[in-house]
Amino acid sequence: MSKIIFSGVQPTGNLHLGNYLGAIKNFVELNNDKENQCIFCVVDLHAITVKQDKDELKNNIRETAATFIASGIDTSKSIIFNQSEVHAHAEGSWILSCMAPMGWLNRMTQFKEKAGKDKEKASVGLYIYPILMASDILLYDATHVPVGEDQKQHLELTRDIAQKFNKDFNCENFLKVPEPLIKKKFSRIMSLKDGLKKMSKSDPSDLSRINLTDSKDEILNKIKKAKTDSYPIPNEEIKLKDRPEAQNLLGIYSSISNQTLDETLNEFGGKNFSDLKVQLAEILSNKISPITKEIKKLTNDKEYLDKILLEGASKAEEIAGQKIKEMKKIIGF
Ligand code: AQP
Repeated sequence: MSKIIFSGVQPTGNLHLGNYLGAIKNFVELNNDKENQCIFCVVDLHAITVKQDKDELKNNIRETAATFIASGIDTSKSIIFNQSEVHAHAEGSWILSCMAPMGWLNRMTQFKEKAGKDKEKASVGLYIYPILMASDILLYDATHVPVGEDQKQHLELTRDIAQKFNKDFNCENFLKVPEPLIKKKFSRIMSLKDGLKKMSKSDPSDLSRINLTDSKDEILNKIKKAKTDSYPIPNEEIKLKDRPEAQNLLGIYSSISNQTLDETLNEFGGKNFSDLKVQLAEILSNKISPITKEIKKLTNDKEYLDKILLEGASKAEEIAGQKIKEMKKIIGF
C-alpha cells in the first residue's frame, strides 16, 4: 500500500540543523520514494501561538518553503503549502477541540516548556497547539508522519484523538490512525552550548545552533566553540554515558555522514575533540552550503515561491476540503 506522508515546519525563522536532521532530511528521502504521496506544510497557524512580527512572518513562510525545495523536495511530486491558506485546518481543529479532554492536553510537555512559569500569560492557542497538529494530519488520512523526537507526544495525542472521534461518532476507521516516523538514532539534536537542551530556533544564543543559512565561516566558528568535555573520544558507545555534549557532536557527525555511531567511534576513538571538530565543520559546510545557496536564490524570487505555495494550497484544499465535509456530515451539521 502506498504511504501518505504529512508533516509540517513552523515559519518561525532560524531553521537549523536540528530541523534538517530531525525532519527535513527525512522528508526528502520520503519524497524520493515513488510510492509515497507527500504533503509538507508550512504551519503558519502554529507559528502565531507565540507573537510574530507581521513582515518577518511573511518572509519566514517563504523561507521555510524555500528550505523544503532547496533541501530536495520536488514540487512536481509533493505538495508544499501554507496552513492558513486551507480553511479546513482551523475548522477541523475546532471540531477536534470539542472532543479532546483537557486532561490529555494537560499532559503535553511542550506546552509546559514553552509556557514556562507564567502559564496564565500563555496563549490558548499554545495550549491547543497539538489539536491543530492533529487536524493537519487527520485531514489528509496521513499514514505516516516524519518528525523529530520532540514531537512524539503530540503524535500519540493525534492517534488518541482519531480513535476517540471514530468511537464517539461510531465511524470506525473514518479518521486514520497515523504512524510516527521518528528515526531511532539522532532524532533529537541538542544545543551546541548545552547537550541537555534541544537545539532550537528561539535559543537567544546563535552559537547554540547551526542555521541553514550560516556561511562556511560561521559553521566553522560555531563548531570550534561547541561545548565538549575534557576526556578523549571513546571507542565504545557505553563510554559516552553522562557525556551529553560528546554524544551530540558524534551523533551529528554520524547523522550528516549517514553512518552509524559505531562507525564514527571507530573513526575518532582515542582522538581529541579538535580532530572531530575539524572534520565535522568540513562535512557540515559541504552538505549545508549547497542548500544555503539555493535558499538564498529562491528567497530572491518571491513570485516563484508564492506560486508554488498557492498551487500547493489548491491541491491540499481538494483533499482537506472533502475530508472536512465528510467530518461535518458525521457530526450532524
Ligand atoms: N533539535 C531538534 N532535533 C531534532 N528534530 C528537531 N525538530 C525541531 N528541533 C529539533 C523537528 O523539526 C520539525 C519542525 O519543528 P518546528 O517547526 O516545530 O520547530 P522547532 O524547531 O521545534 O521550533 P519552535 O518550536 O519554533 O522553536 P523553539 O523550539 O525554539 O521554541 C519537527 O518535526 C521537529 O520535531
